[in-house]
Amino acid sequence: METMEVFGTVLLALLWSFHPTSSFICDKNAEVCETSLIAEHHLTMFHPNANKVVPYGGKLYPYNNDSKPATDLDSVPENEVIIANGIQRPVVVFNKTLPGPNIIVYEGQTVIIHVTNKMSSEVLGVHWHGLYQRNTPFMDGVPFITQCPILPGQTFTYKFQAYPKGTFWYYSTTGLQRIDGASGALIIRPKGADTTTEHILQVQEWYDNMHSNGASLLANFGEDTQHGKHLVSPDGAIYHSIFTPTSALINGKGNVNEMPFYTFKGYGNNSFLFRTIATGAVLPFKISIDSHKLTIIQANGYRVKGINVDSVILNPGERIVFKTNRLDSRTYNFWIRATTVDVTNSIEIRAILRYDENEVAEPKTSPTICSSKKPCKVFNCPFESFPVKVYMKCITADKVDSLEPTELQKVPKKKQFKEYFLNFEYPGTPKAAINGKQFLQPTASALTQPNSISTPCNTSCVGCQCTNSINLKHNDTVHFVLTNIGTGKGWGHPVHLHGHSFELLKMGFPTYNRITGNITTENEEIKCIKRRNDYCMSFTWSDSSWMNGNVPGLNLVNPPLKDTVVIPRGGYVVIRIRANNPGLWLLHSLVDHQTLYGMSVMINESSHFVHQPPSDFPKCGNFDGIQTPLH
Ligand SMILES: *[C@@H]1O[C@H](CO)[C@@H](O)[C@H](O)[C@H]1NC(C)=O
Ligand SMILES: *[C@@H]1O[C@H](CO)[C@@H](O)[C@H](O)[C@H]1NC(C)=O
Ligand SMILES: *[C@@H]1O[C@H](CO)[C@@H](O)[C@H](O)[C@H]1NC(C)=O
Ligand SMILES: *[C@@H]1O[C@H](CO)[C@@H](O)[C@H](O)[C@H]1NC(C)=O
Ligand SMILES: *[C@@H]1O[C@H](CO)[C@@H](O)[C@H](O)[C@H]1NC(C)=O
Ligand SMILES: *[C@@H]1O[C@H](CO)[C@@H](O)[C@H](O)[C@H]1NC(C)=O
Ligand SMILES: *[C@@H]1O[C@H](CO)[C@@H](O)[C@H](O)[C@H]1NC(C)=O
Ligand SMILES: [Cu+2]
Repeated sequence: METMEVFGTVLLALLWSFHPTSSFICDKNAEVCETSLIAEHHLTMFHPNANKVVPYGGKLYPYNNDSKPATDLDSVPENEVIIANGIQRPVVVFNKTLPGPNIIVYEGQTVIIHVTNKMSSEVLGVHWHGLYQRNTPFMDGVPFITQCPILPGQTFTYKFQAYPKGTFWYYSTTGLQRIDGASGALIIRPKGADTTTEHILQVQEWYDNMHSNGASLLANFGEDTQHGKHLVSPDGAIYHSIFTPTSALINGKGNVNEMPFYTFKGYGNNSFLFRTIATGAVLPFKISIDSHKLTIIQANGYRVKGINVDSVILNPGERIVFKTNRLDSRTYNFWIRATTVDVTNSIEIRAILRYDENEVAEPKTSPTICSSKKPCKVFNCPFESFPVKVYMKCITADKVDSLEPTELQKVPKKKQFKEYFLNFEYPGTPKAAINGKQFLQPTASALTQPNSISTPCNTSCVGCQCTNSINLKHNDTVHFVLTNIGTGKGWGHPVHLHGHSFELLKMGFPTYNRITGNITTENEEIKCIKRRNDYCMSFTWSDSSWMNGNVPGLNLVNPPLKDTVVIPRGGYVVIRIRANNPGLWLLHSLVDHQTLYGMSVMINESSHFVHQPPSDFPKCGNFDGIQTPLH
């Protein structure tokens, strides 16, 4: 009987794996989890035996010499092809899959990952987004900051503790490789947990061109020569810049001519988990499931008091975990929808949530209708409110209660308290800066070879390039006031801090036109006190009594814990950390080209960096590495 059941489960699993994303799942009792990732160039819509493939009648066939699908030949297994949006282009991927394989481990395990660079002429480093890397800051995976880049043909071995638990993400931190596909899910399950009813959903925008080779950047300089879409957010932000996405993917799969949609399994009447990850480079996506309520239980790695919503917005780099179950138990087939939040030209990608394995048809469900009587609830908007007529009510990221303990609850002693104002600016390609400084990457690993920094910042730097760093004193409590204000303000910047989780104490918004949702006035609680050209070099609170942490409305009781947050366009966020993790941590925008053009700063906590890397840790030669910005 038991054997039968096991057999049945295996069969079912096979039936269900329409588009298997391969997974490395560590044994929950293991102390060490060891695996590898191979980074290489590959092609979408390509099969090693059939060469180019094309979709036809829901299957993939070799492309024959008459420019038609060779339907007289056997169809090509879908899981051996990177489909993306069905258009052939080069990609940078891990293990020849898009996204890369899931890596699933348990809290506290030692994780060893050998990363081999099989690209012929590009370097890389792999970052484990959200992990603390306590005592192993040199395993954070940022070339020139925590390690030397991995050269073509080389293998670098990452070794770190799986901590904290939650939904994370790994990706290449070099140039624009992430936008070309080099990323995957990294899940740290609670110790010993049995978690079989959960799904991983990765959503990203997609482009018809390759970006990491730089050619498309140059081709697009100053004007948009691609046929992609210019998206305008309700708050007036224009999401086009130099990249114009043409489509979007869920777990590497777009809406390709007659090919089946990515399909997830539903679990009867029971609720189950979706771990969602936004792996794109530019656009936020709003995710919903027809006839399902979503209960948010984790935001960017950390547990929050469950809130019920109709949809959730993920900005690049964010991860949100929700529980869900169907409200309509007579239907077995539902659409999952991921849509951009703009007001024009929106991009949508769908997937299927299927409760009956015999069902083959596409769902017939429709999205929830939002009305003035029943407005829809949306968690994590990058602005405070939608235009009034769409009847969507935003619950912003600061409006949830954390279920995580915080060690920072005590009001900081003045002496050990520091407040930094950092304005994230994007006054136009190819400029992106923090407080007027465009980050210039060091030429060797700044953490392990600090003497190699030849371009430190000084006060005369305005809109110039320099290796910006903020030195923190060990154990200090630090408030960062991150702003997105002034002529250089961009769309809501998703900002990420390495090596820490931070407390989100407050979000400050601009005022909006209720009808259009557009910004009418920037937030006036902050003011620029030193402006040069397009940049604001220095900010402060408009009301000087707010200095030193006396900001009204700070949540010091149960602030959400996060590693990524959106600074609203025309507004600010106040975040807090304790400088107790020795290392050199990047604080940067997660919008790929903004990082490339200099929207980064190093948070230097290396004064108490005592755990030196192993003696065989590679040292960077004195070569002039790849520099950012590009010119
Ligand atoms: C990646 O590919 C290598 C080589 O095929 C394999 O040994 C390894 O297990 C794969 N990694 C993961 C995380 O699946
Ligand atoms: C295409 O043409 C080449 C050379 O003419 C031939 O070798 C090959 O078999 C053809 N492929 C298909 C799929 O017809
Ligand atoms: C938002 O307001 C700005 C400034 O008033 C204006 O230039 C822009 O066109 C508006 N955008 C939208 C989407 O209404
Ligand atoms: C789900 O619940 C409905 C009504 O409560 C019941 O009729 C149905 O049999 C249940 N389905 C499963 C798969 O448990
Ligand atoms: C300031 O820093 C920049 C960048 O490192 C450098 O080029 C410049 O010479 C420095 N100026 C002074 C006055 O030190
Ligand atoms: C930092 O704080 C920790 C724990 O509160 C304490 O053990 C340590 O001595 C402190 N270090 C310094 C340099 O103050
Ligand atoms: C970081 O600070 C340490 C000492 O506190 C210093 O030696 C090192 O040069 C600094 N590193 C950078 C990159 O500024
Ligand atoms: Cu990170």
